[in-house]
Amino acid sequence: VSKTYSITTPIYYVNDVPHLGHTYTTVACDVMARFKRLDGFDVYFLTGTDEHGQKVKQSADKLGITPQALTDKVSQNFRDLAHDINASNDDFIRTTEDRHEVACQTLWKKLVQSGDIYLGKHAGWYAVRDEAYYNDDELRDVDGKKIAPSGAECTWMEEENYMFRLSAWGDRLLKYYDDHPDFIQPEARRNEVISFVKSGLRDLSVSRTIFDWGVPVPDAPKHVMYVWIDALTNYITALGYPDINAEKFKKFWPADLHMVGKDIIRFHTVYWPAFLMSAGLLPPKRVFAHGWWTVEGVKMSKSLGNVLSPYDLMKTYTLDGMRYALLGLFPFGNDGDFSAELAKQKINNHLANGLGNLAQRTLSFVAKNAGAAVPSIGTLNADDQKLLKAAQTDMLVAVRDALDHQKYDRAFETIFAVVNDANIYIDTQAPWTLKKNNQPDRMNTVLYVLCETLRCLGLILQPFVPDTAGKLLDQLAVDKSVRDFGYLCGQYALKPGTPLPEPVGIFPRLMDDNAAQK
Ligand code: ME8
Repeated sequence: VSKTYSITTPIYYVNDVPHLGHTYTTVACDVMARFKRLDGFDVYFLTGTDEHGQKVKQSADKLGITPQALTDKVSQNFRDLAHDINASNDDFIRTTEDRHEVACQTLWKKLVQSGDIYLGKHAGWYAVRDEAYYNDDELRDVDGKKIAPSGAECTWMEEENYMFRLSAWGDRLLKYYDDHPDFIQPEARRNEVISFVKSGLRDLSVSRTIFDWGVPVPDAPKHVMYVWIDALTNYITALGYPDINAEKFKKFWPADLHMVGKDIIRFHTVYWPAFLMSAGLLPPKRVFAHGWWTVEGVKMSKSLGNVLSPYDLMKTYTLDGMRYALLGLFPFGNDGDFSAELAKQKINNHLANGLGNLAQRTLSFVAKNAGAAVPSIGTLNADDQKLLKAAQTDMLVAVRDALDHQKYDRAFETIFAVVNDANIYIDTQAPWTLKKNNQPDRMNTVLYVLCETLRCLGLILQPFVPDTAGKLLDQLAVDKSVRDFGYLCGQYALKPGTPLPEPVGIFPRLMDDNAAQK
């Protein structure tokens, strides 16, 4: 295969229940993965769980179970989530798997061989919650406690640690950013990272001796690896690292896109490329850091009890409604707010009223007045041609370009502009009037143009709202074998006379009581 595409979500910590934030990143990746598959790429889409570290050990201790038992249980929640939100991931990686230990230890040895790892002493303020050391000047004194910017409490810690010579990588990283202007997206994040690196990098402590729930450092039994070396390595473990000559690795590394929240951009754009280059591997092609959700204007947090569960959202909005709302409420890359009112309004406007009504009006009219088959087609006038060109030709080009820049909102704008034009078309062409005036040929042509426009909309919507798009295509009798984007063009337009099934609604209108969010 010539065209390949690989995309990853962060691997999620097992100290949390899956919520809106995790769902967001996974859905965003899923849309990319599905789009690329339909667009002829051989795709690899990875997600999974990040299971080591002191926090996990402490939670397990509290529950009186082993960390492995704890992670088995919580990891399964994330695996279920991926399935339940219709994610089309090709693998689900867990950092407690044997294949991962091998990969981490091999990578470690490469870093040692490059001279980038050395044994050092580390002393400083350490926050268990963040699994990170902080500088003195970053901390606040609160009631005699040292509090990190994240709000986590720190304790003084002295360890003999292995260190990674990150300080030596600044210039090479800056050169990499310079040579690959698209590596860090969006632009604002790129600028932040560049100024962070320019301000000077310090060596990084990459092993821990204060707990043992981690990947053992080769030849140093007291040490386990720093969770971020362990976690980041998942992306290559899944591709079969250390076997870099394997088909999978050659095909899918470097990854085309690591999708992450802006909270973890530094790890992905500073540490990770340095580790990879030090090990003689290529960095990923792009890291996109999306923004942060709040809920009704408030930060989501367990203590506030406003953590949105994807399962509640699916109940309220349907799965496709939720998928649409996540990516359609605000531009990807920005921070945004989940407002139940706005979500309902957008879903109703676009999916129920815009698309749903268009399909309903067209298909039930065809069922009653055009023999329940794809209508026959006469001479096309300028209006017909204009709508067909938008649907069959221009839409795919524009959506492809938008998604290549992770501009989901622009993709929706393009698609729903076609929906809107088609709704205007049906009103102006008024097939019901053509029927009354006994102009069956023109009526059929208009209905044909509408059906064909719906076919194109069904095809392009598959990555975003797979169930809804599938229903629409079923109703147009579009065979499953002709649903990829190779068929999104005039050459494969609907064949007049093809029998159509009984029309059913494709997207329900959300009612007020139904959408009331607590
Ligand atoms: O950071 N808004 O795992 P994690 C948007 N294990 N996205 C959000 C969000 C919110 N309010 N809350 C969470 C970790 N996310 C590490 C990653 S990768 C090698 C290791 C999403 O469970 C967002 O993608 O804390 C964020 O980056 C991720 O969940 C953090 O998940």
